[in-house]
Amino acid sequence: LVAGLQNVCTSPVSSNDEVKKAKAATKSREPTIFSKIIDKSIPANIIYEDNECLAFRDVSPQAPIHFLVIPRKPLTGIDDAVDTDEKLLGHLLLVAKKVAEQEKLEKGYRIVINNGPDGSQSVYHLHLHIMGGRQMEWPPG
Ligand code: TR5
Repeated sequence: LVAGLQNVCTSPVSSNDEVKKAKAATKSREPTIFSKIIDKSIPANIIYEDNECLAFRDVSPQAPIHFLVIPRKPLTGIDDAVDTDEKLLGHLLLVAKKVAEQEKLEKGYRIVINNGPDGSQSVYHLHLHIMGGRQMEWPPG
């Protein structure tokens, strides 16, 4: 059962689906599904929140532990950030680290930001992926 679950968590099929979604996605300033998670109009498994950001479990995990950290500010992606966002961006990284500790990822983890179509970004609200609980491969696809 554990092997089966890990297979689900690492399935290349769902990764390919994510690439398809990313190719179909278009960058826009329209509120995304993540805005609805922020305003709690749709449910999510939120594991951390403060005045600047929140962390919640990815609905389609690519590792045994996979959560996202997003700012409340609706930046479309890392390429939307400006100099005055420096403190916020640092905060997101520190929250990623703290929640990784909370999730007991003491053996390590990976932090990823997908940006734009070539980066396979499918949701145009800045988010950090934090994945752990298995050996990560390099290079990523
Ligand atoms: O491809 P990028 O880097 O844009 O990552 C978007 C991530 O958002 C993917 O890993 C999706 O699995 C994840 N995602 C998408 C939705 C969603 C979510 N994670 C949690 N809850 C979600 N809801 C309620 N709805 C989604 N559409």
